[in-house]
Amino acid sequence: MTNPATHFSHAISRRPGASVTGGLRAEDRGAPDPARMQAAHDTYVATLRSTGAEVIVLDPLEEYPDALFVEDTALCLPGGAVMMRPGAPSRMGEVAQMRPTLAALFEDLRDIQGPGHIEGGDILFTGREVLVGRSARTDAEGVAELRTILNEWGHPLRELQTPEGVLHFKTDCSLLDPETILSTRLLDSSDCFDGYRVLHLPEGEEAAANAIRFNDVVLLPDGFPKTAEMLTREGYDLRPIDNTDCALLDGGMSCLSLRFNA
Ligand code: CIR
Repeated sequence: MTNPATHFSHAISRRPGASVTGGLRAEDRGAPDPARMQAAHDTYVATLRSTGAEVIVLDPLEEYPDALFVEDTALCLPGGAVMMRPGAPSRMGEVAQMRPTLAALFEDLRDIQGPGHIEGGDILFTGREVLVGRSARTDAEGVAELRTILNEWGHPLRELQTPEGVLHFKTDCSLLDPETILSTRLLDSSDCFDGYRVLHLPEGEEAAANAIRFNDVVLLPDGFPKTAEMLTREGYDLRPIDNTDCALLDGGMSCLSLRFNA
């Protein structure tokens, strides 16, 4: 039996546009290079496809510099999909751009209507529950609205806190298998992963926390040798992906796709 939190038939991704240089960032460490970013994105999509999944690649949206971070626009689960309501005003319009693609794939498609806000980057589905971290982008009203929908679909939701100064809950953690979470010590110190096996990012490699388990492989940002060694030792089949340019916009492996079974 494959687990719907780690095994997927489909993914959706969106190519970066030239406007990606104007994407949101907490700290300006320079603009990403669109050509190099596109090359890394191509490798990312090819890696997802190499597992046998069908990957839908959408065209860039120049009016939305952050639109390649599709994960924040929707939550896809067994049972249905939910369109999010981003807390970043400049990203709100991305949701309507994603909606038709999901409407063609999901019979049950819901919308977070507000007034609250919630972004997909703050949500980790582990198979047994949905963990949601409140953050500067995700507030209590947004979480409450999602909870009402998930109750109907039979998915328990546990509300947590994304650490101060961390963009999204999943900036600091990833699901490696249904029992195992890769987490920064900072996030795990709140005991939010009780009941799971937790692997801590080696000191100095916290930026590798946003990885994804996708079918039988783990996509991990390149350039984190201690993390790669630890995960290889644990038996995971790693695919290192160049994350240099996404990292300049506080993005990682999970943000670049929506993953689901259809
Ligand atoms: C933003 O600040 O919204 C984008 N520059 C990065 C979004 C990353 N998304 C994610 O972690 N799910």
